[in-house]
Amino acid sequence: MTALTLTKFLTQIAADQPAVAASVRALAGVAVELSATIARPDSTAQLGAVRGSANADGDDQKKLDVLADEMIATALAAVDHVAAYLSEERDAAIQLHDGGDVIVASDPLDGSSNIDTNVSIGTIFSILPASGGSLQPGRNQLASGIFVYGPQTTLLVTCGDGVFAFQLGTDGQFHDMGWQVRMPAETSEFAINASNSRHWAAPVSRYIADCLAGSAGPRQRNFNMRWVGSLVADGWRIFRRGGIFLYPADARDGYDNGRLRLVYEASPMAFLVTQAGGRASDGQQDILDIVPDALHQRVPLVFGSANEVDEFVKYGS
Ligand code: AFP
Repeated sequence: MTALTLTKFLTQIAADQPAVAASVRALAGVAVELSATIARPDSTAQLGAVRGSANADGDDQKKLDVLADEMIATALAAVDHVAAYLSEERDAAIQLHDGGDVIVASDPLDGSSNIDTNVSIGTIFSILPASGGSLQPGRNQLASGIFVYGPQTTLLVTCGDGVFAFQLGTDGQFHDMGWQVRMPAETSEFAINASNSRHWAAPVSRYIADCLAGSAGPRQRNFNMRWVGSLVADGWRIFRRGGIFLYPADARDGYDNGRLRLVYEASPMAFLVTQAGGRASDGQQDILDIVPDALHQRVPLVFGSANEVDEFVKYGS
């Protein structure tokens, strides 16, 4: 840990980007509260329970999905800089302050199928210029980040000038982890939900088969596999030691563009990854160049170690 705290970091950011600083500060306040709520002994059963409602994309909403969303909406409503809030849990944009100069997009609770399995879950956010409207390419982002509620509660955040890692202390402050966040260019570890292999397009199957062939195969080295089922948890590991994450399009109904949503999952992750020297693609183009057609649009997502993502893209898609 260094002496830098998120509070001090945001004070520095506020000099040039006051709206970004105020928005991240509000989101961090929610993350501290969510971390405590998730850890409370009486909460697991209730928070992981399905509410009987579904979000715009048809996913069952867990109580914690809705609680996290409501906490973020309330926190951002108190920030005059925020013109609108876009959420996985809301059908449409929530207009907040007419004169606001930023839009905040979020997956308030990523990995909710893991809530009652004691596996890391998180919050993903993206901060965009209000002038660009709700559907603008990720290249426009002013900031993005992921909070991870796991053995540690952590934050990876970028405001466009590198990626910074913080960990929540017992004092309720996020402390800089003193980690120069750079994505290793090479990896021998892939993350994919292999149970979907019969639904994959041929290039994905060929890529994974070559990884599985190991040192006897065309890649001439052995690969390891991880799949947490929580984007923020797989993402944190990949930032830590490299890796390639793949959620490609597949032949299942509704998965012709994969599972992850562009505006508030793939795009903020792509900004973080790119800022750390990694790559994020839909298999054909950089995620950050895709202009959304709709708020809940899905996108095939491959991100991580630059050389390995480039290798995957060579297989075609
Ligand atoms: P949930 O929030 O519904 O658990 O979905 C999590 C997620 O969007 C992402 O965090 C995971 O990487 C991915 O879905 C896992 O998808 P599968 O359950 O199909 O493996």
